[in-house]
Amino acid sequence: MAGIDEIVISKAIAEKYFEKLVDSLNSDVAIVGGGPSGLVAAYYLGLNGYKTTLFEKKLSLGGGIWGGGMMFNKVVVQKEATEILDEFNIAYEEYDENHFVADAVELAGGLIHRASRKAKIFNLVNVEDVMIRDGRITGLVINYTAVEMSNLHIDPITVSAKAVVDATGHDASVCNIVSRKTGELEMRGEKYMHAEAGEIGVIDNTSEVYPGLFVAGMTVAAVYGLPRMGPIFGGMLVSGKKVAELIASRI
Ligand code: 48F
Repeated sequence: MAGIDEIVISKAIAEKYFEKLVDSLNSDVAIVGGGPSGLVAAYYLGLNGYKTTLFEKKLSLGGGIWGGGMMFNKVVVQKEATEILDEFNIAYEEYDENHFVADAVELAGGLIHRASRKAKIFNLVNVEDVMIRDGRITGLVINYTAVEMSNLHIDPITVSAKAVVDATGHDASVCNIVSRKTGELEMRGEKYMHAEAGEIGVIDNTSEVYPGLFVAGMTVAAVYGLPRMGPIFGGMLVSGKKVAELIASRI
């Protein structure tokens, strides 16, 4: 343990962080939100060779996974999603033929681990606006979450991407901005609880909603007016994989 130097530690962090940031100023795909759908999308895009960057406004990634249902930290997935759990090496057990149970902490940790190997991930970064040229999203406007929280008057910076994924869950942050600023994206708003209809609807409607802007996970429900579904996560995982495949077919 001899030879450790505080200034070398600081220099290593600063140099490597800014190397990552500069490299991420131009990406193939920028994903907003590090919940289940965003993490799965990041993994598959990176796996298939797309230069992918993910921005998460909170300290921890994982979104709504950690607390399971009402803080009972188990989550349910349906059979169709177990192949994604297998790909991420996440354990689960069969509850009945339609319901499989995974540990929420292992699910969050496993998705984060694999996604961070395939994509550049920035936590503590809030996406506050988009760039649009000729009717197409060309990038994002980002700032540190701490700036927003402390209400400091500090301008953001920008990053470019050929495609953007709004995976911000119930917030639908990027879509709400595009809707408000262009008037060209209708937000129908998430509806009442109906788990099966919500899960099917989220997968079926995972799509490009504005040129260059794709939706995955609960944001799909916010745009298309679909039911919520509570602590079943298969639809989020499958939606993340689907959006990665859709983008791969477009860019
Ligand atoms: O909410 P979240 O987990 O989204 P998801 O992938 O999954 C939904 C499920 O968790 C759960 C469900 C349905 O009942 O199964 O709700 O659709 O993760 C969204 C992430 O986006 C981040 C937010 O902190 C969260 O971690 N986020 C939201 N707005 C922004 C953002 C923003 N403007 N910039 C960066 N990150």
